[in-house]
Amino acid sequence: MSSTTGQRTALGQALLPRLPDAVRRPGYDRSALRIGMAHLGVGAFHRCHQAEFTDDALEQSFGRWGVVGINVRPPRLGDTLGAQDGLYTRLLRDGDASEARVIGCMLAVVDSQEGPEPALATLAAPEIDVVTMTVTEKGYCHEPATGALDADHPDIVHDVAHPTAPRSVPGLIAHALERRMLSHGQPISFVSCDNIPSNGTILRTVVTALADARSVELARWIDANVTFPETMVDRIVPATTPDDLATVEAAYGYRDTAVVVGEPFRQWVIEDRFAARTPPWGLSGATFVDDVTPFELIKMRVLNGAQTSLCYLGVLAGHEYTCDDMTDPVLTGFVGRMLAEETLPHLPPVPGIDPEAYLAQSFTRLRNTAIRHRNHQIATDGSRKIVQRILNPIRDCLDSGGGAERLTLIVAAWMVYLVSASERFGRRWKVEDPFAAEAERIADRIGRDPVALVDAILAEDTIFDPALATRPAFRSAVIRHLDGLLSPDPIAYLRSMA
Ligand code: CS2
Repeated sequence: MSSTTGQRTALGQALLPRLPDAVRRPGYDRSALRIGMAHLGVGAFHRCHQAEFTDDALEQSFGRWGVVGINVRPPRLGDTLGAQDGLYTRLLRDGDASEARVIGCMLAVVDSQEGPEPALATLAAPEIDVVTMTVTEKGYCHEPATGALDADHPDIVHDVAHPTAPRSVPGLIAHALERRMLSHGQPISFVSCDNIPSNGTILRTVVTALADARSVELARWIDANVTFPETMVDRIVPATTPDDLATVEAAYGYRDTAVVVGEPFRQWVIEDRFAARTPPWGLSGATFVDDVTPFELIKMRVLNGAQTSLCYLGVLAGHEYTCDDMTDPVLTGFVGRMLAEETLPHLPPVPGIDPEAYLAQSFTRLRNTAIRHRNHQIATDGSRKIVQRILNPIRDCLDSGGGAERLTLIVAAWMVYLVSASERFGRRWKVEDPFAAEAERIADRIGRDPVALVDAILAEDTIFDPALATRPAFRSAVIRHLDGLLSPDPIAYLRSMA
């Protein structure tokens, strides 16, 4: 519950009626709300995206759609959201404009970092009809190049041997589904909201691979009672900083440890394939469609492709945030041409979206100076992002007989980013990525030899489809660009490509 420490008030249910007028509060009777959904992986993105869609929907059509937030990885939720009765402030910022709203749909939080039981019990509960999830690209334990379950992943090896004490997200879901099958048999939908291609299909693939290993009966039950709709989710939401918490306290007079900050733009396209009840997110502007693929492709290749490209080039240019990258004409010129000439021509038609306008709108969004999205944050887990953002567009260019010079340079920029973290390249920064340790070993072993470096990295077949990695034109272009970007002035090299 909310508490008062001296003059400083903490956000909580008791504070809701006393919030300043400038802060919008839930427009429904929160005390009458009951749980109908769970969310796995409560981070800033969920709080600023799906939860806001849910609050909008509840305001228009009240129903049993309260959310239980579950974390199986840090951070713990109990001390922040839990202590605030699930309430938090969502700030939308654009330039000097800012809009504050308290989101109310999260009714309970479950911390399951020490063991799977609390998460399993929640996911298996009969009142949960839908589970949304944001567990990051690496949470699926799949091989990015193929979409198949990574059977060598240590957590998967563990979960195959100990299916009732899972450590991985797919293992957790498979066992929760087994409990549902054995207890009440209620159907359920798992809605992946992560930026991986065909996210629902990948989720179904990794969960059913574990279920198959467990029993035929479980695999059959899942097939008949569980759906995994595909989704495309979009809103730029950088990690919250201590400054953001201080801003809320200074502007509105209360403390909130779970503030999130995002841009005004938001989009959610959802495959209309639910096993049980469907949340009325359409009332909040989400679009239900039969095929999410074209929406997903344009979002990952244009908006996310721009972010990933800018983050590596931006780090090499010495910039901190995406919005700084966007003030650098060398970077924007390069990435703009790359997307217009190499990415857009190979996208399928997207219903209701003009690709050129989408690109222009994406650039406008990335210029928003109130959104402080660190290049190093976007660079995190790059090995789990470049397949869908950069490598698949390259494959499509080459397959259609076109060139992919600029996209290929981004592959080299990503390699420079990885190897620069190694001892032999001066440990210029720390890289957070499942592939970081291996890249460091490669860099320390090989040093500054572009041919050997590229060959060693391209051999990583969980990232690089061998059909692409062995294409001579692709390989030689990566080598050339890596050599150019490893020079003392990588930005001069970039400029020389103009
Ligand atoms: C970003 C995304 O960190 C990243 O990988 O590219 O989080 C991006 O901001 C969102 O996908 C926007 O919807």
